[in-house]
Amino acid sequence: MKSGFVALVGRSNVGKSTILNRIIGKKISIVTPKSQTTRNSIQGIYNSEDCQIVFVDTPGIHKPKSELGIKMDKQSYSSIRDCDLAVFVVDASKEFNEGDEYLFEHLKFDCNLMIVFNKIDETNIELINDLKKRYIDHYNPIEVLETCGLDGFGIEELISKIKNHLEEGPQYYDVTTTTDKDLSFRVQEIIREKMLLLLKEEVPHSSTVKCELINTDEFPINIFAKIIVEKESQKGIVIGAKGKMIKRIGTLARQDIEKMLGKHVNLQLIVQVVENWRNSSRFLVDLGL
Ligand SMILES: Nc1nc2c(ncn2[C@@H]2O[C@H](COP(=O)(O)OP(=O)(O)O)[C@@H](O)[C@H]2O)c(=O)[nH]1
Ligand SMILES: [Mg+2]
Repeated sequence: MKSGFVALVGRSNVGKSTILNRIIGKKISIVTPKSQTTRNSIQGIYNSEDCQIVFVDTPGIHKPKSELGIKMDKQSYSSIRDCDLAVFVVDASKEFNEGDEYLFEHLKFDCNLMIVFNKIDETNIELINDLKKRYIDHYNPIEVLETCGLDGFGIEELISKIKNHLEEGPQYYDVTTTTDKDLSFRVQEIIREKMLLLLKEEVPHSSTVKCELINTDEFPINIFAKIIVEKESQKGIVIGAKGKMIKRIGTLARQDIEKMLGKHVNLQLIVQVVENWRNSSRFLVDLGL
């Protein structure tokens, strides 16, 4: 069979996680309109009769401003180093700017590279032609494709092009496995997604979630998780007036977790302040970064 590791790389918010979820056909990686949603490299495993592709979704590469940012970039760079093929996702709806220039300078590929222009539903011919010219001149990719992560346009073609470029290899995972991440991680990510959706940018970016207990033998399944913030004032925002905000986060997260597990869940959330956790190496190791 053909197999290989394929890294999905690019800037934040271009649609990498959306594309991964489309390819696998379920939610492997959380998606929000906010930048820096994905913090860890997450594998999504695609299986067909004669092929296994291990996609590695990466945090968007950016100019890091904290230890967390440095660690996120490191995860992305090392995923690129370790892959057989890289898929560089570009937002086709935005004009080329300094952020893209930063990637041109910092992102080098030793492996074969495909470039995917995503969000073609929101672009126009001049813009996409300009982007294509710049990216093709700079990176000399083996394939250039257009996709729309929202409706799945171009995804089949992307998979088939990737297959063409992979070589014979082992089956890395059994066919029932769709991700390398465990249940705790997926629960933490779902809670973080709800915070990103419900709270203003700064608070979720200063927060993280740690699952302290999951008991899948019980009915309903009992889950206890901590939301960690940096300041007392952020704790107040996450809890909200009369506890309304944390209740909303908890309800939306519980619904998604129940959908994922197909079972009833009792989700208990608490908020804890850990000053400056984003710059604490010990803390980041604890979170698998
Ligand atoms: N219009 C449009 N929006 C998209 C498309 N793909 C993804 N998005 C949106 O772009 C935002 C960022 O997507 P996400 O997958 O989290 O980006 P990532 O940071 O690169 O992983 C989300 O709001 C998505 O719904 C697309 O093809 N067209
Ligand atoms: Mg992402």
